[in-house]
This record gives sequence, C-alpha cells and structure tokens, in this order.
Amino acid sequence: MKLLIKLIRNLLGGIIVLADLLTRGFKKKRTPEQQQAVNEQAKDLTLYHFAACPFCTKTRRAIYKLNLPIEKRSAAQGSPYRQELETGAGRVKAPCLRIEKDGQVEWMFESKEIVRYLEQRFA
Ligand SMILES: N[C@@H](CCC(=O)N[C@@H](CS)C(=O)NCC(=O)O)C(=O)O
Repeated sequence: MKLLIKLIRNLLGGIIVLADLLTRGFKKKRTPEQQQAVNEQAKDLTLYHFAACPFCTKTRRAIYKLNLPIEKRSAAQGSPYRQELETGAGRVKAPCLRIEKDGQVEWMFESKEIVRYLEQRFA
C-alpha cells in the first residue's frame, strides 16, 4: 500500500514537472545592464523547494518568467540543504525563500507571498 502511494505521488510529481516545462512561456526580457543589476540582486535570494510540489512549481514558474537567476536548493529527504532550512527557518516547509538584506536574513514561506514579493521587486 505504501509503495502504491509512493508510486502515485511520483507519477503525479512527474506530470507536474512535465506540464510545467511544456507550458512555461517566455522569460522577461531586459537590457543587458538591467539584467546585470537584477542578477546582482538575485545573489541574495535562495529558494528551498521540492521538485514535484505544486506550490514550489508555481514559485519556480514565477522565477523563470521574471528571469531571475535565483539559486534553488532541494529540501528533499537526504539533501544537505534540508537541515539548513530547518535550522534557519525553523521548519521544513517549501517553498521557502531566503532573503538576505543588509546582513539580516528573512525566511519567507507561502508561495503566494513569495510570488507577490518577487513580482513587486522585479516585474
Ligand atoms: N500554502 C503553502 C503550502 C506549502 C506546502 O504545503 N508545502 C508542502 C509540500 S507540497 C510542505 O512543505 N509540507 C511540509 C509541511 O507543511 O510541513 C504555499 O502555498 O506555499
């Protein structure tokens, strides 16, 4: 039974990832100077995510469309970044955006809030 649930979950995860790849659309275009400035700002951001989580997919899509080179770290079992997320943010829940600003670190949960934050800052 556990195996069947795992199989269904992996299958659904695969479908989500594939559908995302096929329907992503286009990246935002900027002048080279603008993109360089955005790239610099994106260095202070890190997304902790699960590959097949729909909320993470939604967040990754926004990141792709906004053309942001944000580092993505897997929070999956066995990943070295899982502990980092738990220690820093206080729990393992994804998506979670780590925002570093003026030496301060903020951990932002909730896909809706993360997407809104990125759109307000980079759209
Ligand atoms: N409302 C949240 C839902 C996120 C969520 O439920 N993520 C799941 C993975 S799909 C998770 O991390 N679950 C672990 C937990 O909640 O402790 C969002 O939109 O980001």
